[in-house]
Amino acid sequence: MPSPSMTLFHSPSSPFVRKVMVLLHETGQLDRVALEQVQLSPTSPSEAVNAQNPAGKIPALRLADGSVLHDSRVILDYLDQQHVGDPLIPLQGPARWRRLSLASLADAILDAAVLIRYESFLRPPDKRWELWQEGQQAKIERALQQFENEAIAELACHFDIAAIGVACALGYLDFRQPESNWRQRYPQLADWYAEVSQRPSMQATQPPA
Ligand code: GSF
Repeated sequence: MPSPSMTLFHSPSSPFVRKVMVLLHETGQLDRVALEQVQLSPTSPSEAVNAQNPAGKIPALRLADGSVLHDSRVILDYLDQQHVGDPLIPLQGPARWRRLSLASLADAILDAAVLIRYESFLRPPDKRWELWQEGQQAKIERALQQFENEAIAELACHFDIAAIGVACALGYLDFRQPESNWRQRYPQLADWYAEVSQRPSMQATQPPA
C-alpha cells in the first residue's frame, strides 16, 4: 500500500474534522491521509496548527506539495474531486447550490454549538453572558426546525455533502449537549439520524465517549 500523501490535522472530538473523515470513508480515500493529532482551543492554541493555518483551526489538510487547505468546506470540496466514484458535492446546477446551502446550515449549527461549548467550558463563570448563549442556541433550533420541516426528504435521498454535515452536527449535539433532547422536538430528524448513524463511516468516526 502506498504511504499517505496528505496529512490531516485531526482531533477525534472536532465535528468539522469528522466531516472530512466521513467523506474519506465514504469515498474510499482513508489510506491517502495521515492523521496528525492536535489539541487546541482559542485559549490554548496549537503552534503546529498555527504554522499551517493562521486562523489556528482544524481541520487543515497538508497536500503532498506542502500546500495547506482549510477550512472544512474547502477540504471536502478538494477531496471530493480526488476520487472516481459519484461526487458527494454536485458539480453544477441548482442541486449544487441547494446541497451546499444545506451543508452550510449544518455548519451554522456546528459554529453555534462550538461557540456555546467555548462559552460554557472555557470562559470563566463570572464572564459568561447568558443572552449571547441563548442567541447561539436559537440559531441551532431554527436550523434543526428547517431540516425537520423542509429538508428531511432531501437529506434522506442521498448521503452526500449535506447529509454528512447534518449527521455530524447531530452527532456533535449528542456529544456536547446530551441533555438537549433534540429527538423529541425533531422526530423525523431523529429517525433519519438513527439510520445514517449506523453507516460504517459514522460508526468509525464517533467522538470519544
Ligand atoms: C471551523 C473549524 C473550527 O471551528 C471549518 O473548518 O469549517 N469554519 C471552520 N474548528 C475548531 C475545532 S472544532 O470544534 O471542530 C477549532 O479549531 N477551534 C480552535 C479555535 O481557536 O477556534
